[in-house]
Amino acid sequence: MGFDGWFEQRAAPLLQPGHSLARVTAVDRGAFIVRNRDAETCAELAGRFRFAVRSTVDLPCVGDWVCVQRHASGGPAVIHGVVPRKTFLRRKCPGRTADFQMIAANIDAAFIVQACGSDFNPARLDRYLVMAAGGAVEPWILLTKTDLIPSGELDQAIGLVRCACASARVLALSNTTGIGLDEFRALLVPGETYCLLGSSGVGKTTLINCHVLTSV
Ligand SMILES: Nc1nc2c(ncn2[C@@H]2O[C@H](COP(=O)(O)OP(=O)(O)OP(=O)(O)O)[C@@H](O)[C@H]2O)c(=O)[nH]1
Ligand SMILES: [Mg+2]
Repeated sequence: MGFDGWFEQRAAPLLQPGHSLARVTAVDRGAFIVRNRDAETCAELAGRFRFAVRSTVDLPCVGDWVCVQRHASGGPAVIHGVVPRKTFLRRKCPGRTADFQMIAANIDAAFIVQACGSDFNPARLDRYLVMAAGGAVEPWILLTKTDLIPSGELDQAIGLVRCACASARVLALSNTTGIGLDEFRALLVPGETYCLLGSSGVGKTTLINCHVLTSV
């Protein structure tokens, strides 16, 4: 699940007797789902932790490692603390506020997905790259739906990506023809955590399904 010496060192001082570590897999309006090696369970914040939190970015988000207390009688586990984050993705809250909203934590690499053709947008790409760089997340750019454009235009699209970010690593693929999918799978290292960032309709879910269906 991605727990390594880096987290171990930082988690040790936070763990109280009877507490254990779990990873946050979902957050929904103050309710949390956490999992350890054995099971996934609902969780809620300990009152003391909730009152000590000064900013919303200090609340657990997806990908965080948290110290939890599980109750033998069942019921939600209680979250007592968040282990420091190795990396994170966050965005600025709308308006003039200087606040941020956490998107995810402890992501090893973000796949920034844009579809060839109408979705391709260098300015949006740049915003995602800035977001990844701000949280020390390694970016990869995935150009999906390559089947929808002639190969000459693909070279042009890849050229535009390289203009937006000279150091960006780019992979072009098609979920429809399967071109590029083996290269995508080869990037994935067991135990690492990845996320897909991109507009609606660019093919994120289809890509995950292609990957999952060929991995089980
Ligand atoms: N031609 C073509 N169509 C694709 C490809 N990948 C996905 N699609 C289609 O694009 C549509 C949107 O794909 P999704 O995977 O649902 O997109 P998404 O990024 O998960 O969208 P949201 O869940 O709304 O954020 C679906 O109709 C897919 O079948 C591709 O490589 N080529
Ligand atoms: Mg989807």
